[in-house]
Amino acid sequence: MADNSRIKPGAKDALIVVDVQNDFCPGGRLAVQKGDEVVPVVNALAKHFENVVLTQDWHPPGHRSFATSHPGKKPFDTVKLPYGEQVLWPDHCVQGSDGAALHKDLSIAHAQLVVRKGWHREVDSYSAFLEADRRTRTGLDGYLDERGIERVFVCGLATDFCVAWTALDARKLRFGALVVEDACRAIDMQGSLAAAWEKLKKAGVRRIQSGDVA
Ligand code: VGL
Ligand code: ZN
Repeated sequence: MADNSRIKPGAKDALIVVDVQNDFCPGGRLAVQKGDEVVPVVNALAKHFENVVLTQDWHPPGHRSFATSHPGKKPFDTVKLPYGEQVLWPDHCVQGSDGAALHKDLSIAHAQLVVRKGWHREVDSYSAFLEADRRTRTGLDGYLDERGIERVFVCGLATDFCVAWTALDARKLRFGALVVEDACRAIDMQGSLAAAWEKLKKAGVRRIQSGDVA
């Protein structure tokens, strides 16, 4: 992109860095292919933002989204829960575990808030705004509102789950939203990545690259 068309984030913009945690990186319990590759990209991207929010997937042991909580089910099976269809995952990001820790090379000292999500035992939360029951709020909307933030840039892991849901909810809650593609990596099961990009486009979420940010 030509220099004069690069996007320069300001006081009303925030970068949301989603779930850059050990369990989503190679060697982790729900490893996203090449998930660790986002770390240097995200570190560099964050330098362009005065406002940065981090999220951390943060499940209690025995969380309802874990396949181990459903006898006879395997990871990546789906089940019907009271709030709808739920993909079952390997146990991951258990509160206080090494897997739940942020990647050790993530270096964004000026980040202002860490939102922990998925801590209700019976409800998953891909989105940093609304839990999977689509009603319970994490508090991030109120926080950004009080801070005067109007637009969010979303990056991290995984593109087709927590990144996409966060960007979609941002739009639903009236924020401008962009996804920084090369600062994300996907799980991509059964076409989930292509489906996510399609939904994002329909919702008016812009798809950009980290080099588009000045
Ligand atoms: C995520 C599946 C389960 C994510 C979190 O961060 O994308 N995916 N929990
Ligand atoms: Zn999770």
